[in-house]
Amino acid sequence: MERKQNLAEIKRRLEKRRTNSEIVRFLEFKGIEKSLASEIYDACDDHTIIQLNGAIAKRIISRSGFTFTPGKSKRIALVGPTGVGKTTTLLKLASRYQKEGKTVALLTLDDVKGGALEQIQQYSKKWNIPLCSTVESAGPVDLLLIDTGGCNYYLPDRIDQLGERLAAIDEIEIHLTLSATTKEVDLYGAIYQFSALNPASLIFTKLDETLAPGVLVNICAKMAIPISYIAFGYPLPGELQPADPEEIAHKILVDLNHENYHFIRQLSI
Ligand SMILES: Nc1nc2c(ncn2[C@@H]2O[C@H](COP(=O)(O)OP(=O)(O)OP(=O)(O)O)[C@@H](O)[C@H]2O)c(=O)[nH]1
Ligand SMILES: [Mg+2]
Repeated sequence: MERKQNLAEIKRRLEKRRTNSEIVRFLEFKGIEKSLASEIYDACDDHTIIQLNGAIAKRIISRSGFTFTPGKSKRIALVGPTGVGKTTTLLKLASRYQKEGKTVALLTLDDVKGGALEQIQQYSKKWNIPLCSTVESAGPVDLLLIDTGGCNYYLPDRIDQLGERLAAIDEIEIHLTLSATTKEVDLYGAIYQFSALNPASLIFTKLDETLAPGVLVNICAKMAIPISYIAFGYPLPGELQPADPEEIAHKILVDLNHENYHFIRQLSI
């Protein structure tokens, strides 16, 4: 009888360990590093999606909730690596704040990319948001949104040059835009290199283009800088939200979870 009970106990423990490793592996698949995935697992009793969601959100909370305050810090510049979605996100922000009744103007300092001006001009006309050629000509708006050219962050001279241009603008607040699809090591590279510009927050784009958005949890654990917005799609003006921990956790646990995507993830290990 006792032997039977022992066997049942061993079976129960093995089953628990199997479930444990499956959930931890799932969180790892989703981009959360192993030690954090184990911590998240250990923080839950019955490992329902709701519990896991809460445990992930808890790890993000201390680094989220940064909000722009138009009218207070009136000049906001988005900086970041090439092609991460700076201009698109700037336009999404412009539309968002305009809809909230704020007066908004746009400015581009991007003289690197051909067509950069036209990209902004198109929406400036469509949404009736003034596009200024200088900071001074923006006049007294609630929010001046400043686009910048993409920088190869492993060429620090480019960042220094951009920093000099931005430092000449009074009361500017700089935000570092990053794509959630970038390799994790290069995200740390970008955060480290762009720290020379003292960014106030991180904005993550392209959460719709990765099976591993859990990288945001790793960044929250390692970096002191808060996340202000997440973007997850290119249609303008939508697909931009303030960085809500529960929402990010939901994106990690629920979005892009179709079985075909499980198969794709299996290919990567
Ligand atoms: N799927 C997806 N695509 C996005 C998102 N944000 C931007 N894009 C797309 O990414 C591409 C680059 O966007 P841009 O806004 O031009 O990027 P950028 O950082 O300004 O690029 P550079 O100025 O060249 O450095 C475009 O095709 C956008 O439509 C997003 O959140 N999700
Ligand atoms: Mg751009």
